[in-house]
Amino acid sequence: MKENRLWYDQPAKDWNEALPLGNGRLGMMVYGGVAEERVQLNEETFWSGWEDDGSSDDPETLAHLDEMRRLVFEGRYSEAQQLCNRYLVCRGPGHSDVQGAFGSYQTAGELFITFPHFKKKTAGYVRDLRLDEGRATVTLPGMTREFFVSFRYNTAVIRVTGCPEGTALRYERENCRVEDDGEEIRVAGNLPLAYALRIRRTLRDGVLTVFLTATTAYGTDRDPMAVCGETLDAAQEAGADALREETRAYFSDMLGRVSLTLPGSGGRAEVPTDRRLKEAAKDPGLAELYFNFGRYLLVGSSRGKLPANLQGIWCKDYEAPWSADYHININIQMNYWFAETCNLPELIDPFFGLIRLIAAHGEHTARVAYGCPGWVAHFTTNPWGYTALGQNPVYGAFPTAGAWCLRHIKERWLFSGDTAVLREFYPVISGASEFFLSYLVRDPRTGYLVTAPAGSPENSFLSPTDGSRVNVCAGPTMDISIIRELFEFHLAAAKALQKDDPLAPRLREALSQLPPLRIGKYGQIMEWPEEFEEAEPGHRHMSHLYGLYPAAEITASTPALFEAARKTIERRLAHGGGHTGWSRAWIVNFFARLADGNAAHENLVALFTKSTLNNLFDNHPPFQIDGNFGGTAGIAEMLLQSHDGVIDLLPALPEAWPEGSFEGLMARGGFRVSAAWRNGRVIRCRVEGKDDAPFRLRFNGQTTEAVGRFAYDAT
Ligand code: FUC
Repeated sequence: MKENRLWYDQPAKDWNEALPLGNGRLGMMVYGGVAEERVQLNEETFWSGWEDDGSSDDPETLAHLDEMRRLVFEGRYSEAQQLCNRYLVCRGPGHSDVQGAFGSYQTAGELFITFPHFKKKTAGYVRDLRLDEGRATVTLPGMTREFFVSFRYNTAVIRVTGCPEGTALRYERENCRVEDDGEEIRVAGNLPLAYALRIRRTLRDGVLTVFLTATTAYGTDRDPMAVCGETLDAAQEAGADALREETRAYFSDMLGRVSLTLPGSGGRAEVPTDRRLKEAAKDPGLAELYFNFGRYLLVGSSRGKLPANLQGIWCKDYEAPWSADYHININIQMNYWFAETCNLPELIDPFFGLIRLIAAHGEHTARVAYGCPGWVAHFTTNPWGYTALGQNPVYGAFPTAGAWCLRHIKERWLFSGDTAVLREFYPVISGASEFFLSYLVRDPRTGYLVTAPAGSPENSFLSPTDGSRVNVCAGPTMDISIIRELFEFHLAAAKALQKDDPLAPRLREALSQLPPLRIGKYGQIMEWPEEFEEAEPGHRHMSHLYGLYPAAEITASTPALFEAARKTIERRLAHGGGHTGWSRAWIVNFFARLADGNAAHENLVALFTKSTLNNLFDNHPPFQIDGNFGGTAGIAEMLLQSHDGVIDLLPALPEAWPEGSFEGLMARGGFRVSAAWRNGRVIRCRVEGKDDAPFRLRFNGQTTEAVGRFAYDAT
């Protein structure tokens, strides 16, 4: 990896310039101050709040469902909206109950290391993050600091050489009990979840060594303080050098599974990263660094009990933006878009754990709010599997959010070819299908089965009757695309498992009665079932293009829809769309699927220049990690696609990348793919799969059929 290092020639001005470290459970943000080091800490389960007692699900929703549907079907959208604002909502504060049941992800506090006699500024200062070592360093005359977080020992290590006598450590966090006996700082508190954090330090021969860990009582009845003590005992027994080597080997393995070399790779490595960012348009190597950084961030934020949240694992607040929760109307799904293609499937496991949680809790929501069997989740959730509607239908009336998460189970199966994941999640898949088979209702105007009343995530249209801004309708496009994919997946899973599923006939019948994707008066894919005037033509959500990406309903094999998808994106962009990091990242993936490499690259550069902070964190604003992950997925999608029955090399190669290579990207079917190109043409490629696995491979305008493996070398 040539582009494996972020570096800066001055300390972080603020948190958005600090450097992230993590092992998927513990996180650190390192500021690198000269006279005082500041390390902000996180542990993935540091959440206030508690399990919802089901009271957020309102029986009044069910009691008024028929009335809300009737108004929608009669086209009386304003009246329907008014009724939905009252009854298609959660009971009580729902997800906004940040100080109550829903809670918020929180900082685990901060560690300050104060060095006496140091001035604030010094020459010869370098601060860096070495991705394939999982290690940050700060070097200044006479002192070197290093920071890393061991996955195996679940311990963060800070080591300072050239550390003067009189160096002092202090820990700060609100509402906690802190004891410091000079060798160990012990912290305890309640969120109300009980938590503990322990920091042990030694200063010998000018070397300060700090071992730190934290945990909570989330999902266990073990005493957090005791768990931390055992963890540090093991870490200290192994020693800092062993943990550093284990961390290096871990990140080197995880990131080394895939490599990418783009033009200019390493060519500007001598320029500080914040300056490179400002000159992104003339630095193709930056895309390679960003790709490696994105993979680094997922390794650092998704290997414990909970998935990467809106901020991965890094959060400085007690009440984070959107609670740094798990929004499942694009955000958390986007966090995992590259996990399969970049061969990091084990990082998806915490997301699968969250899916189990929302499926369990969603049964209550399905029954109470809709009178349906099975399970349903709406636009967001938390570590306790919150599934109720939102306080407002504009974002909350999105009943297919949970089903959208199930496509990650489908992808796990498609990429691995292993039916075990189907067997494990079959009841969850069936539960989602059961809900929609019961919840879908026939639109008397069209005869189609639709979700009603429901909205297209967070977007609104102008009521045809009085021009007011409304969002509920009968069958928004995204709902129908997600349900179609779910039912087809359910049938495919039953076939793969050779199950004679009693739901199968109903699934086939329902599939034949879902409305098709439609093309509107602007030549665009219609977001709603009718030609409504858009309240916000540049909206950040492009939910009606779910079928283009991440699903594969709109492909080159459906040319009219393929062209309409392009018009849809162009219309969004023409009206200011793509203005949040994740929205721009989604557009990169859209253009990759449209095989338009230059447009994908143009939006990738816009992601860097308009929506990326100096430490390469994505900027919503504020910081939101989904853009990092969506942008990384977009780079992979520009180089390799396999969603349409063929392994497609360089499907969206921009002119800005005339030569380059990648190793180890994964294609559906479990194929490991490598390629090199020059002047935009493949000069070398290798595909490796299971011996008896047939596949089709497309490159340089030709399609080849092969079994098990394929190699080409025109060099
Ligand atoms: C959805 C998006 C917002 C934000 C939030 C966390 O509500 O519409 O832009 O990303 O998730």
